[in-house]
Formats: sequence, C-alpha cells, structure tokens
Amino acid sequence: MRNIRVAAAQLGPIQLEESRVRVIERMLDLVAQARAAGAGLIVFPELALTTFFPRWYREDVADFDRFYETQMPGPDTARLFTAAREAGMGLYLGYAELTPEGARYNSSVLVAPDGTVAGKYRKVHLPGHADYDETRDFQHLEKRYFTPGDLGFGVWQMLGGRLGMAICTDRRWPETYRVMGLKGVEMILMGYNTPSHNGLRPAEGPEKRQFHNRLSVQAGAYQNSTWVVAVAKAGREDGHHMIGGTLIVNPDGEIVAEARTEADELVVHDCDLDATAFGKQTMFDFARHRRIEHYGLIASQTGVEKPWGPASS
Ligand code: CDV
Repeated sequence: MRNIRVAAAQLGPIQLEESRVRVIERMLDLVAQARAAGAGLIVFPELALTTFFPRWYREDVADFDRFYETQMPGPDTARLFTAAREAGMGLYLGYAELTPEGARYNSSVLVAPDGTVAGKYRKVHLPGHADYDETRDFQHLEKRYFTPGDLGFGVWQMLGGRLGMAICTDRRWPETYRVMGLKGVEMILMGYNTPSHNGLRPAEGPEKRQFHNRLSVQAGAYQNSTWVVAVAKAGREDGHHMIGGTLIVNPDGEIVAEARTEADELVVHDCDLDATAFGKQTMFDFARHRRIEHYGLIASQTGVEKPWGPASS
C-alpha cells in the first residue's frame, strides 16, 4: 500500500477587489485544516490567488499585471510554501505567471514537502477567445491573457508515486490524460474555474456543466488507471457563478469524495497508489493492447478533415 492522504482544497469565490493577502489567509486556514486531518498533499484550484480575471476585457493586457506572479514562491505565496513545509505536506497551486521575458501563462506548480518546487506546468489547452465578443453574455478571454503552455504534460516522482498536473479545460481532452498515462502517471492534479453557463446561445446550464465535469474526470481516470483530483474555485465571483463539485476519482473511474458546498471546503481522501496497478496490468496495459499504427492522425492533424473531401454541390 502506498497511501497519500489528499486534501482537495476547494475555494469559494474571490472578488475582483479582494487582495492576494486576504486570499492567502483563507488558503492558510485550509492548510491548517489539512494538517489537522493528517493530509500529505493539498491541492488548490486554477488561478487560486485571484478572481477569474479572463472574464473581464482590458484593451491593454498589462492593466491586469497585478494578477500575475513574477516569482514562485513570491513575497506573498512564500507563506503558503512555509505552512505546507511545516506540515510536511506537498502542494499543488494554480496561478497566473508573468515571465521575465514578458510571456504570460496559466500555470501550476507542484511543491515537495520540503518546500522545493518539484514540477511546473503551463496550461496547454486555452479555451475562449482573444478579442472582445459582443455576442457573449460574458467574456472568456484566456486566449488574450495567456499563451499556450510550452512544457507539455510532465509527470514527477513525489510522495512515493508518479504525479502529473493539468489545468481546467485540459480535463476535457483525452490526450491530456493519455500523454501522462504513457509516463505511468498514478495521480493527476488539476484545478478549475468553470462558469456554470457557457455565455452563448443555446445556453448550457450548471447541471450539464457538472455532468461534463464528472464525465471527463471519471473517464480520464478509468482509461489511464490513475487517481484524479480535480479542484474548483466555485460560487458567485464578480456576479458570475461558477460550479463547485471538487472531486476525487479512483483508478476505476469512481467518485470517492466530492465537495458539498460552493465555499472554501476541504475534501479529504486516502488514495492508495497501488490501486492503479490492476487497470495498468489488465484492460489498460498499453504495451499489450495499444495499436499506434492507427493513431497517427491524433498527433499530425488538429481539426476535422472529412475523409470524403469537400461536399459536391
Ligand atoms: N478555466 C477554464 O478553462 N474554463 C473552461 C470553461 C471555458 C468551460 C472549462 O473547461 O471549465
């Protein structure tokens, strides 16, 4: 048995004017609760330190520089690193990254229990649009505020297992899980901010959004025989509602723990990494069963190209 007691640390809403220091106080409270629960790993959401600012349009992207981290840990986040280290806990943290070269990424770090950065991820699949879209009820400007990640889907040895990272909409793409699955991943950590409506017509409401959240995470876990920990920032933020539903899914694809609120809430579960072995040695023994001679299109073609060519008039 290789157990990690995981604390999925859902955050309630963070308002536009809420200070980073105030948010970190809330997060420190969750670290203290996780410590009291004996957790070995705490997982925070995507863009955990700020409101989900891509819902707001700014002509000059630099107007939102205050939402980006130029150092990790930085002067404020160092307190989180210290609290996790003192608790002997690993940490996953999602944040907006501004590099010295001026590149902007939607990023996450994996921090070892000794406080060192073990791994870094930059969100690969960026949803939404780059320019103001007047047809939408609200904006989703991730393509304006971030560049697609350039680090791929890493897997790191930590806490006696192989841990991977993804962010939000990555969870809807099977490629995300499969690349990490091919590296033997045993637990995937991901944070999300999912508006409970799509902002388009026809509207997709919170029930369907929650259904797709579970469906994607459960399928990814089962098909790669891995634990998945998916953590929401939830509730009504700047007047816009986001789903909760933080969940921990086992390698059989079953939900073993789920949040009940849309507020700051800890969801704790003991995850035995050895439970990943059965699926990896049977149904999803990739070495025996995959047929890569038929998968070439997945890595060579982006959009749909119909095999029968253009429709005739
Ligand atoms: N932050 C996100 O990536 N949100 C998307 C929205 C656009 C649907 C998500 O997949 O949840």
